[in-house]
Amino acid sequence: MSSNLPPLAKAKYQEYLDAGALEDRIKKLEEFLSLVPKHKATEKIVALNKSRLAKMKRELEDRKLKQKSTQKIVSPFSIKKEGIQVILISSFQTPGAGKTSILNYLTGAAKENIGKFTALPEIGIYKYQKIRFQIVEMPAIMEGASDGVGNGKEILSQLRAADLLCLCIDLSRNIEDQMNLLLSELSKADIRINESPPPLTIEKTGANKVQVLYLTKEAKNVEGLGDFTDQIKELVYENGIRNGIVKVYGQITLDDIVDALTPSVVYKKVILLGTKGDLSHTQDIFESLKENYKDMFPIIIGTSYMKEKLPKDFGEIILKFLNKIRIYTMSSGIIAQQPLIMDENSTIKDVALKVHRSFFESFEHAIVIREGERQKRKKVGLDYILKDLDVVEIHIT
Ligand SMILES: Nc1nc2c(ncn2[C@@H]2O[C@H](COP(=O)(O)OP(=O)(O)OP(=O)(O)O)[C@@H](O)[C@H]2O)c(=O)[nH]1
Ligand SMILES: [Mg+2]
Repeated sequence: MSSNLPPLAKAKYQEYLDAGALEDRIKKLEEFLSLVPKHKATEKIVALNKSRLAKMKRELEDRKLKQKSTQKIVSPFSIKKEGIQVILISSFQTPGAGKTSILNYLTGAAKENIGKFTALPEIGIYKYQKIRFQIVEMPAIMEGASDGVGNGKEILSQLRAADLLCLCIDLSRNIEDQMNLLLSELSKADIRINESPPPLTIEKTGANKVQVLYLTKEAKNVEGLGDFTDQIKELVYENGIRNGIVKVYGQITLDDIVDALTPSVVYKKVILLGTKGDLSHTQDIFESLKENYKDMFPIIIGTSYMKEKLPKDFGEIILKFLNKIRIYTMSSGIIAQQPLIMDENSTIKDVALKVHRSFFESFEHAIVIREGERQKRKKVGLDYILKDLDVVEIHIT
C-alpha cells in the first residue's frame, strides 16, 4: 500500500482486505476510495481499486440476476421506445419540480396529474415537424436510488436506455441540493453525462499477453509512457483479460481504461431545465444555474409553465444536440412528409438499409436534392454523406 495515503484510508483498506462477504468488501472498498485524496500520486491506486470495485459489483449483480431469473416480470418502469425517447427526471427531496407540467405542455398528456405525486411513469408524444418525440416523466429520484431505494434500479435502468435526459430543477428552491442528488445518483449508476466515450478499444485476442498500441500522435503524448503502459496492462489483467489488445486513439487517463472495462458505463446526453421561471427571484437563480453548470451542460433552458415558456423549436434543439439529421425520402417525385431521423454523417447506404434491405441489395444510384447548393440536384452512390434536410430518391435495378 502506498505511503501517500492518509492513515484513515489505510485502515479502511485493511478492513476491506479483512471483509468476508462480497457486499461488505464492496462497501469497504467504496469507503476506502472516498478517503483517498485525488492527485497524480494516487491516480494509479484509485484506478486499480475502482476497477476492482466494478468487478465485484458485476459479480454481485450476476448473483442477484441468477437468483431471480426464474420469475420474469416486466417492470412498470420499463418503457418501450417510440421515436426519440426523452426522459424528465427530478429530485424526490425537492418534490413538485414541474415534470408533469412540462410533459403536459409539450404533449397534452397527464393534465389531471399536475400537482400530484407521480409514482409511475407518465408518457406523452411531442410532435415537432411531424417528428415524434416520446416524452416520459419518471418518478422523482430518491437518495440511494442507485442502491435500489424508491424503485431506483428500475428507474435508472430506463434512463440508461433513453436517447436524452432532462434534469428538471426547480428554480424557486435550493438548486445545489437538487443537482447534487441527481448528479450523485447518475454517477453511481455509471451514467456519464455529456461525455464522449474515451478514444480506445479493448479486444480479447489469442496471443498470450496484453498489448497496448498507441495509434495516434496524441495518444503517445503521455509523460512516462512506459510506466503508463504497464499500469494499463495491470488494470486490464486485473479485470480478468489475460490475452488482449488495447488500442488507444487519443489522450486518455487510467480512469478511461476503468470505464472501458466496466460494461455498465453508458454515455448520455443530458439537458438542464430550470423550472418555474415566472416566480420571483428565479432569474438570479437561473443565472447561477447556468454559471455553475455550464461546463457539464452545453444546454441549459429556463422554463415556466405559467408563461408557456419553453422554446418553440425545442424539437430542433434536441435533434441538434443528439447529432441527428432529417432525411426526406422521395418516391416518383413525391417527398415524404415525415423525415427519417438519422445520425450525423449517415450515407446513402444507411438510408437504403433503413428503408428496406432490398434498396441496398438492388441499389443502382440515388438522387439527392440539397437546398442552397449551386448544383441542387445530384446523382450519387452509396458512400455519399448526407446533410440535414436532404431529399433522397433511391433508384434500384
Ligand atoms: N409558478 C409555477 N408553478 C409551476 C410551474 N410548473 C409547475 N408548477 C407547479 O408546481 C407544482 C408541481 O408541478 P408538477 O408538474 O406536478 O411537478 P412534478 O415534477 O411532476 O412533481 P412529482 O411528480 O411529484 O415529482 C404544481 O402545483 C404546478 O402547478 C411553473 O412553471 N411555474
Ligand atoms: Mg409529476
